Amino acid sequence: MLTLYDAARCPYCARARIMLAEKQIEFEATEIDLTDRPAWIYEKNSTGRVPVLEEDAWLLPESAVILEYLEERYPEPPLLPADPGDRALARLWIFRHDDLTKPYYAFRREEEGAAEAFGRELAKLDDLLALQPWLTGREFGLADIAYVPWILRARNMLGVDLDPFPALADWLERMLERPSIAAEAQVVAAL
Ligand SMILES: N[C@@H](CCC(=O)N[C@@H](CS)C(=O)NCC(=O)O)C(=O)O
Repeated sequence: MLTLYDAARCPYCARARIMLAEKQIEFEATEIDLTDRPAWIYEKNSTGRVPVLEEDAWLLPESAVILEYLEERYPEPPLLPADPGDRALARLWIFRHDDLTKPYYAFRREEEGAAEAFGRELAKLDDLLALQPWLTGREFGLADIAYVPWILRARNMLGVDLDPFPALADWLERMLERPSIAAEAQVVAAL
């Protein structure tokens, strides 16, 4: 049985939750209180951060690596494109997720200019989604899972209006039709 060291409010954990749901993998979640982290979490991950995936004594932190691991370990349904070039482009978006998340956190801290910077990153996603249906390419997959936790939280918790980004707003609506994303939206609504 897999264990996920998890925190409801953590968007990195949300990546793992969504991936596990998409692959229909059974797991046990251990909720970590991020305001009062147990000392033993450092035995699971030297940085003390969540998510961490555990299977027997085997431990895996880092959400992007967890996504890749689950994709390889549980190949069905495939969540990366078959074509190597298309796979690489999906991975490129995941590799560059800081371009979105750094301004997201700056915006959350109400730093000057952060709203504009975050808006510019949303516009980049909107531009891509005007050209292809999913961030992963022709099909839903890992890049979509990697980004949606921040888009949901930006809209629902920070009051970001997605109307100026119609392709992104349409993507989110299509994402929410998936049970895995609808479940995460419920988690966000309860925060
Ligand atoms: N690079 C890590 C980031 C994980 C992360 O920052 N998790 C936060 C919660 S959202 C955390 O555990 N923070 C505790 C801390 O930084 O001490 C990943 O992708 O898994």
